[in-house]
Amino acid sequence: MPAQPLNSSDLSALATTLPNWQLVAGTLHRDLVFADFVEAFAFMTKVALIAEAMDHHPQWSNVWNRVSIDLITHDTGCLSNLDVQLAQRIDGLTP
Ligand code: H2B
Repeated sequence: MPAQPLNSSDLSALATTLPNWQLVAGTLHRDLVFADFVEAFAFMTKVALIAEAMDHHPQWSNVWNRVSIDLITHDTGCLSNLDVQLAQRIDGLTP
């Protein structure tokens, strides 16, 4: 199913539905800190498998124990339902 762009009402709801994420420069942003590099990379591996299964991939960076994630739908240049789904699944990996 093609990505469905979020409307202004959807965007307003994000603060409630995805409290771990912030709207930053048109992306859904989350910073995570882990015990060490192995924990951070293990998390990234789990996210990579989810992203590949969804065919929807994060923009992200990793510095030792830190992972910074920005979700956006490149095909549409805006946030979509796929970004929300991926954020929810990422949240499902973290305590
Ligand atoms: N990931 C993200 N974040 N946005 C996209 O628009 C996107 C993607 N498009 N992963 C997918 C791949 C597309 O390029 C392939 C051809 O399905």
